[in-house]
Formats: sequence, structure tokens, C-alpha cells
Amino acid sequence: MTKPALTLYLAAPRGFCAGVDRAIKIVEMAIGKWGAPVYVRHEIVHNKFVVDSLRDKGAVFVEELNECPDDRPVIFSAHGVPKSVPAEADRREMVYVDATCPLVSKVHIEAQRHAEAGLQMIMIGHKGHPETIGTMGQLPDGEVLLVETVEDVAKVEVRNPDQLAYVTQTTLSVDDTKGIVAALHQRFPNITGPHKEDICYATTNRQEAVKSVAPKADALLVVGAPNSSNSRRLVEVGAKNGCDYAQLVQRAENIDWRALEGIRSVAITAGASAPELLVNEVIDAFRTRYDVTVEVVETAVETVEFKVPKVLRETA
Ligand code: 10E
Ligand code: SF4
Repeated sequence: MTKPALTLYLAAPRGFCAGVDRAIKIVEMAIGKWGAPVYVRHEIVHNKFVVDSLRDKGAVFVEELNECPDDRPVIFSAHGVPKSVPAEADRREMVYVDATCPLVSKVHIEAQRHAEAGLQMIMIGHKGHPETIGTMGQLPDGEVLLVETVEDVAKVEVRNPDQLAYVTQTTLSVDDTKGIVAALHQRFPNITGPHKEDICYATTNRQEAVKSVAPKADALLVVGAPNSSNSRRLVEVGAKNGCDYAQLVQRAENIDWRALEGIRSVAITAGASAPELLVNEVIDAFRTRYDVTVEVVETAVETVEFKVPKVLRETA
């Protein structure tokens, strides 16, 4: 029987960003340097496949530092940690490596600098997300006010409306954040913002790429995990930009083939923490059912790379 024709629009850039690449390398190199087990506080990046692969190599994933022994190295995840975490590791004289993405660390520094200049900080982010907890945790408890929506901006109670600054999570929706920033400027005309916006290059590029494939396709599949904020934003961007069926899939086995019946084209992308291997698995699953033509839609070329910390580059 002949297979139906299907065009796959592959968004580019997609998948691993420089911060994720570096964080995974840090865990692998730490195991190489110190042997197993190496502890990792929180999923190094939000992807089960990545976490399971590193666990097989000797990583032990925990949520809190108190689950780690004093005498084994520990890595802090790419999302960043509150100041109290390295402080506690220092107190316990632990060996640790911070895999916080340099672009998240940049936001941490920004928040501290504004606070030192006497400004009260507002963070635009998702409550409970580890990056938000980490960034807010650069300052003492209660010092950073969190806003998640335009409605929150109307309700937030500040000390002095003329002494304010804001930072954001790096993986937010570019378009939704514009609305929240506009609301902040409207209510607090003297608020200080980041020099260059905090939403990172990888988030911006992946959302732009989705905007260009979504209107062409009958469906959009985003390869990524349910706890991956940037991946979930890609689904929303697709849905808001002309794709009626936009879904997150962790692996090929999660594709709902019934829902895709009758389609002629599918756009595929992947969150910043999703390995390309899983994208290829999804493409192969389509090939078994359809006569597939792949069309790459590239909206940017990325060349960003981050070095791993010096301690891992030194030979023992
Ligand atoms: O949930 P997030 O999108 O923040 O994390 P992720 O692990 O899915 O992707 C990498 C993004 C990081 C580390 C936050 N800037
Ligand atoms: Fe860094 Fe951006 Fe990747 Fe987060 S999504 S790890 S901030 S490059």
C-alpha cells in the first residue's frame, strides 16, 4: 500500500542551546574527573532522556543539598540556585561545580547590582520554577516581588514607585513579556529595565522559528518535557501563530496518531533541553507511516558556545 504524502517543516534553530550543552558536559566531565557517583541538585536540564542517560553514567539526581553526602562532588543545575545553596555547600566544605547557564548568572548579577543601588526588584517569571527561585534567591527573602501576568502588575505593592527595577526569567514568551513590561512602565514610569533583555538568544530564536513554521503546517509537535518552561512556551507560540493543533511530545511513542489523521504537513521543533536524537526518532516515526518530505526552515544561525568551569578543564 502506498503511504500518504506528508511535508515535515523542521524549525531551525531548535533543541540544545549553549547553556544546556555546557551543563551536560559539566556532569560528564565531573564524573570523568572524580568518578561516580557525582550528585546533581535538580534535573541538570528538564529532560528525562538526558537525566536517565547521565544517571547511567554515574550521576545521582537529588532535589536538595541535604540529600548529598559531604564527601562527594555536587553539580548545581543549569537553571541556577539561590545564594543559600553554595553558601551551605561551602559551610559543609563540599566540592561543587555550578552549571548555572552564564546567561542566567548574568540576570543574578543584574538583580544584585540594582538592589545595591537601592532599587527594589521585581521579577517577571513563573512561580515555583527553579530559575525564578534561583534568581529571587540572590537577594534576601521577600526582597524580590514576583509578577507573572499583566493583572499581577496592577496588584503589586512596592515601597517606592520611583525606586524600582525588573529582571525576567530567560525562557519566557517574548510576546507575553512585552505586555507585562509595558504594564510595568505604565504603572511605574521610572522603573529600570535590563540593559539588554533577559530573555536569552536561544529562547528568542526558537520562538521566532516556530512563528515561521506554525502557519504553514496542519500541526506542530514540540519535542520536550512537560516541566520544560521554554518547550511549553513553544507550544503556546505555535498555537497563537496559526497552528490549530500544537502539542508537546516527550518521545515518538507519545504522538497521538489518531489526532493527526488526514494531515498533510507537520512542523517540528524541540525545546532547548531536548536532544536531537529524540527529534530524529519523531521524524523516523513519521517515515514509517507517511511518504515524508523534510523541509528545513531556518530563521537564525547560532554560534554561541560556553566554556566549562576551569576546575574541569584542569588535569588532575
Ligand atoms: O524549564 P526551562 O525551560 O527553564 O529549562 P530547560 O531545562 O527545559 O531548558 C534549559 C533552560 C534553562 C537552563 C533555563 N534558562
Ligand atoms: Fe542559557 Fe538560554 Fe539555554 Fe537557558 S535557554 S540555558 S538561558 S542559553
